[in-house]
Amino acid sequence: MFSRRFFGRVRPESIEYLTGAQIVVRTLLGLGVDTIFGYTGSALLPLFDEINSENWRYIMAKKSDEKKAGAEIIVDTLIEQGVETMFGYPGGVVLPLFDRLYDAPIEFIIPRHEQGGCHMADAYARASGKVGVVVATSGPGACNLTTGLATALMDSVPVVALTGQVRTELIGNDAFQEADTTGITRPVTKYNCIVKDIKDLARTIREAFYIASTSRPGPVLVDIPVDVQVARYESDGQVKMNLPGYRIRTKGHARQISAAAAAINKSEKPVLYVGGGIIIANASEELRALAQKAHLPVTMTLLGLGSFDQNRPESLDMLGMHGSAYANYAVQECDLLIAVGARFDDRVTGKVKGFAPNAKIVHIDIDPTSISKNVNVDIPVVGDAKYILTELVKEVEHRERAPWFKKIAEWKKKFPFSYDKNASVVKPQYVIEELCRQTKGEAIVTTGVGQNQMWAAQFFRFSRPRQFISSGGLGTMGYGLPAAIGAQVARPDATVIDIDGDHSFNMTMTELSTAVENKLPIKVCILNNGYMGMVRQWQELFYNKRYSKTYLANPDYAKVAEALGAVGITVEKAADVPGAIKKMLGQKRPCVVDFRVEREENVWPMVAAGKSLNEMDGLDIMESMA
Ligand SMILES: Cc1ncc(C[n+]2csc(CCOP(=O)(O)OP(=O)(O)O)c2C)c(N)n1
Ligand SMILES: [Mg+2]
Repeated sequence: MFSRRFFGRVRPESIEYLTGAQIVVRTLLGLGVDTIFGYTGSALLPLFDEINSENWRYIMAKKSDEKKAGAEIIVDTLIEQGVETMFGYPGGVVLPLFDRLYDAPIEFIIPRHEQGGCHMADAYARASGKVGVVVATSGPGACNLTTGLATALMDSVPVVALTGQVRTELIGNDAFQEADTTGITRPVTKYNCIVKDIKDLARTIREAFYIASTSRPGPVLVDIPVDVQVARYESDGQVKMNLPGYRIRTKGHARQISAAAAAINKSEKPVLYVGGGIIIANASEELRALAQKAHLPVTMTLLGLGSFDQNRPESLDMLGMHGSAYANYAVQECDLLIAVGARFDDRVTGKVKGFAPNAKIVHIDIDPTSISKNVNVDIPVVGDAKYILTELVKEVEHRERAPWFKKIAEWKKKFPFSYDKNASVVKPQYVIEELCRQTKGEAIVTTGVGQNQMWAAQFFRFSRPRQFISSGGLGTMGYGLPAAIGAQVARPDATVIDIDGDHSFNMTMTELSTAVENKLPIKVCILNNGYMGMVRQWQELFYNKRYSKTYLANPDYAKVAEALGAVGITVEKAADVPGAIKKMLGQKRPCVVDFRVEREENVWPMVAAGKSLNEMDGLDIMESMA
């Protein structure tokens, strides 16, 4: 539970290895041990040395005081929950909490805006599989969290947000910096509440972590008035959670699993359609086993990228509005669609009535409310994807399905993702292919929203879960940079690249200061087309090229980067792309590369709104460049 970062930051250039004594002590701390009896001796000196360390003393020192302040209860509960890192921004009514954090053994990253802090916590969670924690003050601080919370909710990301609130007696009086935080954030959280009595504090925070991280994860906000943070209470460390209405179904129904297996065994033309749920459930291994054993082609949603190795022959890559032609055709022609941890989003289905018209549909999901929400399902299986896939693998048979795979191979050959490789101007797709080549497909990639995001999904080849981090459901411009910071904090040893749009980057670029201050060697590749490219593409195709308000003057992003203490590089010619990427990858400081790309390049293929998945535009263009 307590990794090396519990005891201070570890940079890629200074990876700390734990001694045996450290492992012993940290494990004890993780188990909640706060007192040890014993007698030293030479063979025990390393262990005693470690017991004498700062963190142990921190916990022991507090033992002397029977009553704890609310802020102390908060910090102790965070430590108990295994929190090693948190993000947040101070303010008047969270000062008691920040005072406790002053010498707490928790790494703290301060963003330049609470939205950025929330995205950082969200990406930290996506990259690590742990809960991301963000703190903000009342009123403006809490309001600034809303976009981040909505982003996390739409993509089922476990985030716990703690907000300060004005004194209990002032609530409802328009006090300075008062906002109805629980009211404002109710629709953008999985659960939220205000703690008005210190007795409920430890229990509520425990519940927040539990609710955020279990079943279908999501953000949980706990609002804590300042008087509750300073009140004192004889805290009982053993306080239990009390969530009678919160039930989690993990095991899928055995009969439903057998029905799904029978349908798979019978199918001539199956397709596995998988989403972010596979990554959340840590079920990639089980997915690979199923696809291999039953011999099933696999297509992924945007958030599912990384759940199945795109280098494997069964991969059909992404499906949907800007998905691959071969995935979309396969879905439209399949006789069985097995959806796992995906929610039939409209960017995936296109016209719902025309979606997978010949298919029987199996839907495996932990969230019963997503079953038959958009598309009628024949065989629902509610439960944990890892458990259900494990069971399913036992019951499926291997089938060659040669005609089906032959057909898919033909589509793959005819309509690969393509672009003009002979252009001297920088093609955005080329930048991404080159990033993938030079990092050997190993980097963690975050994105902005728009064309940059779709090209990143199309042209990078992901092989591992938690490698692609993007705002799918909400489509939040400005997510890419803070997300890269959160991911780099979670994975200090990884190469983290934000593939961004010029205008997405501009929304939160102030967070470069956060990366610089914390010496995080993130890389930002701006695909700078000068436009809000995706909106311009729609205007080109559906509004007769009337580019209404989609051009904005850009600053010189390399100079902005330099001014904020990062490295800035500008690239104007295709021939300079490989060298610039090489230089960028070698940087220890945060680095921004401003690629001046083809201004009116479009993302193909495209399923226009209201069309079915097989009615793709741009196939002729793709074919001519294949
Ligand atoms: C916060 C926010 N506001 C507006 C939008 C609508 N929108 C979607 S894509 C896009 C343009 C993005 O431009 P840019 O970041 O330059 O990316 P490009 O499409 O050019 O790659 C806009 C305005 C959004 N997704 N998020
Ligand atoms: Mg742009």
